[in-house]
Amino acid sequence: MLKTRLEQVIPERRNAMDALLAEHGNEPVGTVTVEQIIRGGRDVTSVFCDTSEVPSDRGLMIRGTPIAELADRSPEEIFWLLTTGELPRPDQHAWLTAELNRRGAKVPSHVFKIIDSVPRTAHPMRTFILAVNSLGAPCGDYHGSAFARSAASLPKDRQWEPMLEDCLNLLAATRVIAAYIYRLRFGKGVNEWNEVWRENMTGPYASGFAHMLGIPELRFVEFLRLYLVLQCDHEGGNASAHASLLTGSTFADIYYSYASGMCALAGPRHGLAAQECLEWVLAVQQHFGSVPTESRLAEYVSAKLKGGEIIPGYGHARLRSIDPRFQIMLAAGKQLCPENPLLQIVEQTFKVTPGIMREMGKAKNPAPNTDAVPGSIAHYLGLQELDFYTVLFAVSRAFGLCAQAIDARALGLPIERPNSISLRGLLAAVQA
Ligand code: NMX
Ligand code: MLT
Repeated sequence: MLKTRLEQVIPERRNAMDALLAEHGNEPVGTVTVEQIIRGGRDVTSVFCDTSEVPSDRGLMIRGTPIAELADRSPEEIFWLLTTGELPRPDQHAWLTAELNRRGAKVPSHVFKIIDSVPRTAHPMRTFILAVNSLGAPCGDYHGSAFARSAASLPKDRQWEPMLEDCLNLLAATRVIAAYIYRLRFGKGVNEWNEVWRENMTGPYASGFAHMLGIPELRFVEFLRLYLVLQCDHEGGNASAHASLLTGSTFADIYYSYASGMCALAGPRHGLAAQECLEWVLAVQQHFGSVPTESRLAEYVSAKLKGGEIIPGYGHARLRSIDPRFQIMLAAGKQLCPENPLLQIVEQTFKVTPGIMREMGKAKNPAPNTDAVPGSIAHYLGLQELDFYTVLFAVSRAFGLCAQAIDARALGLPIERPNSISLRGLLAAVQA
């Protein structure tokens, strides 16, 4: 069903891009300063991505719709929106759920063997990346990446088809792989894994995932559904999306390109902040023994910042206002677990931190970002292994990165290869 719909929308999208290139291909879009080149390309528009946008004053919009208007949707609906530009009809939604379950029941056995062989001391993200990358490899009856096998022999306008095939397999597998890593790594029991896995390839994506993790409580299922929706995509310039797009532009398959993106997500300035935020909140709780008053917390935050520490979950490289994903998740947390003391610390931190950071000239945008709250809800609802939080982020972000990869092949985008420039080159440019 998804392929049929994409066959209809892709030619329109391609025609719109071709017309734009023909009419305006030589027109400049912004300029770039020496500082922007040296300091991470901040605010330089140079990556093409159609699945979502992040206006600095509004936050995430998926195919033009603000994330707040999509917060009640399922991850399956969001994937349909990310790829086709529209929300699915109920039958399309049901088809996608069933398709991800059907494919999720076929994750090849070599993937679990690879997970079994990784030292238990490895961070779960490292194991996850090895496992998802191994999905690309053929083994026995399993054929590996369809894109790697067949794209080169297909005309350019059909290369998105094996990419779609691989993306559906990847999305179907990520939650299975994540749940297996969780159970194995944190001693939650893998003896009955085959039954747990197969039994849960029936219902909605988020609910099956929660059950495989062993946390079937409805509040956790609802948290997970929302989390998977909120973290799914954040345009093409964030570190993980950009890494994935770049690798995909070499015609590497989605297993390589998603794994590249996940390597970037594993860094503390990006997705590892999901875990570091909760570490920070738990440290506050331990330090004060309870929820601190605003003034005592303000002293604590100031001291940390003066000591050169980063406050995880605050600041953003693109947003210049509060992250709507933070607001949505905080509101949901207050509904799901109003009595949660960790959430109260999150709120207190939110009250005091931006002002202090502003006064101290820290961060261009001292508002909280998306990572500041989910861990405090997950922990209260039963998922207490902090090292696992970035894997949850990774499962969610697969939806966006897959949609971006399908788009890239649908539009026939070439290999990314911008110029770099040396210090000498920059000096020559400014002196010219
Ligand atoms: N705590 C302390 N200092 C900060 C923070 C923070 N949360 N955020 C920025 N700063 C400092 C930053 O280190 C820099 O100082 P210096 O010039 O001495 O190096 C200065 O403020 C200006 O930084 P910005 O230009 O505002 O931030 P930048 O765009 O370079 O980085 C982040 C953006 C998100 C990497 C940064 O704000 C940060 O490290 N935040 C904490 C980690 C975090 O929450 N990451 C998750 C982001 C969202 N995600 O999911 O990926
Ligand atoms: C993300 O969701 O990718 C983060 O907020 C980081 C970013 O957009 O730069």
